[in-house]
Amino acid sequence: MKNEKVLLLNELLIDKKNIAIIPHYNPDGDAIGSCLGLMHMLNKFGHNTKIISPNSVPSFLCWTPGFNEILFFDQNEKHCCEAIANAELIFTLDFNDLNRTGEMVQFINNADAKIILIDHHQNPKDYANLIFSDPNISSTCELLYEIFLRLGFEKKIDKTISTCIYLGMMTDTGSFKFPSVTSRTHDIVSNLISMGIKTSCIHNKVYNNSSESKIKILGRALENLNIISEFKTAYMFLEKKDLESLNYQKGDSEGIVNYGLSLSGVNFSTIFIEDFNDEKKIKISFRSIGEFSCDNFARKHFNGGGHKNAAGGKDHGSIFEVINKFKKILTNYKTDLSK
Ligand SMILES: [Mn+2]
Repeated sequence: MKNEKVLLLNELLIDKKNIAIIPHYNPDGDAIGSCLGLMHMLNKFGHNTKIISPNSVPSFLCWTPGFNEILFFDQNEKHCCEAIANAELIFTLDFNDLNRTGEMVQFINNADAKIILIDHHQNPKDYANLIFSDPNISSTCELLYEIFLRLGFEKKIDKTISTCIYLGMMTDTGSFKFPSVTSRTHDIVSNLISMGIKTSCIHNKVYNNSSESKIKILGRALENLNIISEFKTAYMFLEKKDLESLNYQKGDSEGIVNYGLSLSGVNFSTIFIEDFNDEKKIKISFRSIGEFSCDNFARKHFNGGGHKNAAGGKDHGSIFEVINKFKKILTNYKTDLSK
């Protein structure tokens, strides 16, 4: 992190300001944790902060301290547009492309505010005045913690802020299992625990909070599991009719793709999901173990991207056409996948 950037950010935060904090569409634990952690911090300095989420947050995150302060663009467009227009600073957290805010993008583009990007996805787009981007860091929350230290805010990191930061670090590392976890990650967690956070409580709230529909949809995806051992690949799929009959709720398919990686001999896992409103829109998630780059694969073939070991993409067509396309593409990656 360059010192001059930290100094510039410090300068921007000297006077009390109207500040908008924006997570990506379909915010996850890291997006919500980083936005709320930053909000609590900035409020301590007397700034007037508003978190504006493009859309709603899954129920397993609704306990996060400060959650009730969040404004939702899809529910209250007028209020959200006012907050964006009045902002002097806009922080965009946990994404690298303004299009990830959905329809909010036009209002952000029209805002007078200086934009500060804080994120850990690869290849950030050039939309911000100040960019804090580090794809080697496991979560935006971990990066935010480092920024707080560099700004000299260490003493202000209380139990509430620590809880928010831990949430994002935990969810983006698969509970500290992913290769992005370093000794520094654990150092920071140690500091957060010293602040009195209840880690097992946080795990319980996030992971032992499944609805019946979520577990049944997981069951259906596992029934639809296919293994292509030649390519050390597993794929699953969910059709719209499955989602309907099992009473799908937003967020229910989150994380299912990771089950493919739990299979012995599988290093690449994919799930294809028909959109609940349009079965020709196929959402795809990719996960890998080791060197195979989900980011490159998603970027090159499925209009997406993300990280080396976790990425997303999309395609248009019948789900089985898309799966067949996927299987054909795999044949070009035989050497990479059989490592
Ligand atoms: Mn993240």
